[in-house]
Amino acid sequence: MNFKETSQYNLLKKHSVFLNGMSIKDLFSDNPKRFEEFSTSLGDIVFDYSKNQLDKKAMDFLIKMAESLDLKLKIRDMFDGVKINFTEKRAVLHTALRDNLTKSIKVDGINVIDDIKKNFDAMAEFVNDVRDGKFKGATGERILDVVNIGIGGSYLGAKMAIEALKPYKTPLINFHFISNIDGTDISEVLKKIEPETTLFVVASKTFTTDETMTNANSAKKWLVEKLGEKAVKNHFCALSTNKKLAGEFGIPEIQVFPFGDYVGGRYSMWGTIGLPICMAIGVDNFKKFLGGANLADEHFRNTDFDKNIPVLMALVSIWNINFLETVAEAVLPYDNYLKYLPLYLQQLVMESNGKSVDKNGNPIKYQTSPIIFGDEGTNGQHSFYQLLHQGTEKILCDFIIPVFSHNEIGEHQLKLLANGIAQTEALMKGKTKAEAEEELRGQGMSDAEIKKLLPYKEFTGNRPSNTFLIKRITPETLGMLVAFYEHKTFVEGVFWDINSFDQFGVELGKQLAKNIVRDLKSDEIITSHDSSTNGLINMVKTLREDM
Ligand code: G6Q
Repeated sequence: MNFKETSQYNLLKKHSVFLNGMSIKDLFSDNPKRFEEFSTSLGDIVFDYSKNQLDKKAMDFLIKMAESLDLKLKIRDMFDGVKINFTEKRAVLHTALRDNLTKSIKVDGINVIDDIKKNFDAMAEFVNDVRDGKFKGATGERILDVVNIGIGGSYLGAKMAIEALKPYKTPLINFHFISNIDGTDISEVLKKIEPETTLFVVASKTFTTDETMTNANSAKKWLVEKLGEKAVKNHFCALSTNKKLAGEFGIPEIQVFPFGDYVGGRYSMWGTIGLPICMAIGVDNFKKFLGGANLADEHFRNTDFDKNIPVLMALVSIWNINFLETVAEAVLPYDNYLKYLPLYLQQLVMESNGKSVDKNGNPIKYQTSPIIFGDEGTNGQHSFYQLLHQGTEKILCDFIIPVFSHNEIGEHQLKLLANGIAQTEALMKGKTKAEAEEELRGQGMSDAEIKKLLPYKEFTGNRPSNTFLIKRITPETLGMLVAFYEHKTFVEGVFWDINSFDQFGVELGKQLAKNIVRDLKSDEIITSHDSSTNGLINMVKTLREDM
């Protein structure tokens, strides 16, 4: 069943017509306690969703809708290891990676908790050895550079979290990332490192992804040319479910850190795919990162929906997407260290819910995943925020605002905070014609000039936003925040009746390029595709002929 099939749908649809006639500004004037009533908190994170065009009645309907969709039961199924990723016949247990208390979760009769503990301990020991200089390169030198070779879910989490937690990073090791198959990516990293002091981390759940394996083989060639074949074991480790292929690559078994297939790629940084994060911030801080996520998990499992942050996040999104017809959501962190969070959430949300077939195999006739984009504030304010304020589409904005910076200098942080909060207010209030006119008059403009400019200076306002006010970005709060988004994505999947945990669109990309590589290598003129694809392939071949 999807949200449209619940008994609340028509009632809510009717109520949305009424709310459409109200502005968020009016809703604030009508209720002096709106902030208190439409915000909630957990630990050091406050979630304020009051600047949305919704009221208590709409929230009550949405909560009832969640109940009609058996959300409570579905949450329990996920945590209990039911194979809810039914298209791939897999359980979805990234939550178990950060659960320190549960003693047993069985999948196919096997207790995954034992496995998770074993994998974590092996990873932690290796991390400590590298950080302490006990693990040495082939020439006896300590590791100074760690290079993560991986893509998608085997890249974005480590990239985002290492940047977000930079204040906690060891100064002794530099971290680099090679993800793209573009030779520039690897070339630029290789320029910065020395083979004697480098550890390559091949992060690939399957150990077959073309980009990753092409990059890993080029890195291996570079290393072998300088230090010989024997050095591979001292300079490579693997994060993978495929021990066999990692072994064939030349990585000793003890340096292959596995994880179960109940962990999806984009949900995997909490386990061994998070090894570079753990290496950067240390085992204790990594445990705090997991602890933060676990706190969010427990909150998600046990809190009533009207105070449950991920559930509320999802309800607000569903409301905007499916009742007010917004198509996009912006992630706007007001912290330089969170600059890769929009990229990370882009994958989490769009790969999970960018689907158009429901769980019964039927085509879907309502909007599912929004388009996610964003950038750090205040940079975004000087580029795409124009569209947020005056574009034809309304975009739901998530402002992520840490109260304290890790770099408090003069008034920088106060000004940054002021900018973030001001944007939420401006999007909601806009600027009326009268206000704009008064402003222009104050600048000494003539009536004729004012008349001409006025339509451009008016801001309709009434644009929705949520604000996360976070005391400070720490391993705990980052863990919580990301887990909130994971669970929000899951709840939306329940409303839309889709499997949020497969990604056949990604698989298609993996297959298609293979055929064209074959065509590019062949001496024949290619005619097997459409005329554009044939034309492009044949033109590339002609242009590369002189190489
Ligand atoms: C994530 C996706 C995808 C995956 C990459 C890398 O959920 O499945 O982004 O993580 O395609 O796959 P490997 O880890 O198998 O190399």
